[in-house]
Amino acid sequence: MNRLNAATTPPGALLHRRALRETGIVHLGLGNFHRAHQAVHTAAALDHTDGPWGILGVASRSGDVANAMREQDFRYSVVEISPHDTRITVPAVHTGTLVGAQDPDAVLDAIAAPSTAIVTLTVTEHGYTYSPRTRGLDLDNPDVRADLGGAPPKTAIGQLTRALQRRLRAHASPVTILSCDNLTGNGSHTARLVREFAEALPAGERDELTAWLDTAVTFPNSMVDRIIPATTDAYRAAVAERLGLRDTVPVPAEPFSMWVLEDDFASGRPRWEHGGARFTADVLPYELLKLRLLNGTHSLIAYLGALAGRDTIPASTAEPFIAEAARRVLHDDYLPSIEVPADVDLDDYVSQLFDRWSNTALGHRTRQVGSDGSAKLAQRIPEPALLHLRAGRMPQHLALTTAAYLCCMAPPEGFDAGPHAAAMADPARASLVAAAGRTRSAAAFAAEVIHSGLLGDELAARAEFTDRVAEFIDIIATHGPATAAAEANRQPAEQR
Ligand code: CS2
Repeated sequence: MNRLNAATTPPGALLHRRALRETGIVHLGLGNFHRAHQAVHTAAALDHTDGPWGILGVASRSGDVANAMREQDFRYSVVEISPHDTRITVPAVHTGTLVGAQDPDAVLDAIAAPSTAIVTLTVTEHGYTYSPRTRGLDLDNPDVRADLGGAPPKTAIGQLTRALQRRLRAHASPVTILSCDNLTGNGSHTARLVREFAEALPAGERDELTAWLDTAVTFPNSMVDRIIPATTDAYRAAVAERLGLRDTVPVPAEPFSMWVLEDDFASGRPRWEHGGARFTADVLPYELLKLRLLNGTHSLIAYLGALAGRDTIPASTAEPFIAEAARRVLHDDYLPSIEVPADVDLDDYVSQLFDRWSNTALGHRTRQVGSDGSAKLAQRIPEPALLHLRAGRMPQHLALTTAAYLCCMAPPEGFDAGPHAAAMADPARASLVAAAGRTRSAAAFAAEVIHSGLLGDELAARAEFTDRVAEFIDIIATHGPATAAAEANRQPAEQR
């Protein structure tokens, strides 16, 4: 079977027909999310209006996707999947790929190139190397320290700042850094981390860089939304069957996609408004809507689902006790903490969320959503939890989310969290397991890990929250996740 490449791509599958010669965007994080979100919106925009907006995709460590894309003339397919339909398209917006770990200097040069107008990022929550305690740059992180010491940068913030330095010295033309990760205020947060990195440099380097950052570099906030599972052979087979071609790196995606951005670009941008994106002066309400109602609820579904032996998100929401817990965390705990943007119909948005989570054909796995909880929960739980606690209410389902996460990471003695929980990757897992081994009760365990900064200092100071987490851990360990959820669901909303 022929390989997908520029010569074999069926014209009907292409999202745009431009010949892309120029690279205007360097993207850090060549994962599935970027390839089925930003790349697709960019291709749709290019279908409408021409522009120098080819994307150079930078993978951080693994060369698998970067090399396969190179072998395919930077083409790959997006397999859009719903229970009723499968649609395959080829975005064809990449003009090159690099692997940061193999070629760090080329990455800096690419970001510094005068033709680069935008640097976009999908490096996941923990790729920002910040401390959940202070939200500032984690100066205790050895990679951050090495980057500051002048080693070829490994961290995204190190790469950005070192490349900006190079750019400033070479020609100083303005540039935009656009975070596309699920962080509150992702643009402002990235700006803060880059500035802190710059401020930690020796005085001579520091002063010229910080002054230039203020005038020539913008960091718009953006909200990104599309459920995108990991690639499996089933999707490779779908491409083979429908296009008659071998694509080793297709990306599965749900049909839904949303992108809301602030229009603060220092050096031009694609006409993304023609590619399904929305521009607004204030992204924060959209970010909070998505981060809390979708991502926050998603975490609870994933942890309860994994503990109940469910492999996928749709299999989890098919469990009545998980669907009810999802409704309760969304309505009782997250919804009161946000302001719904005026152009969003809340009932439609929520019913669409439940439909999206029920997409059985997509098979989004609990282990994928449950991975990296230590970085994700710090974005999702503390602020809404504090809001309720300050008002004298216990956010039952936020405590349940934390307890279910901890049971997946460090199962209490005698409790089997099952294979899906065991498969969740998390940089904090080893330290959570060690803490569980040191402590003799759920109360001592919860207190130790929450005090170590897992969910920030302010929530750690709320003993009543830690106590409730410990109670839920005990119930999960003794009676299972369904009983713990029933206990949380039993609490009437007004008596939280
Ligand atoms: C999920 C997200 O893995 C997770 O934590 O909640 O990846 C989610 O699928 C996307 O943010 C949807 O836009």
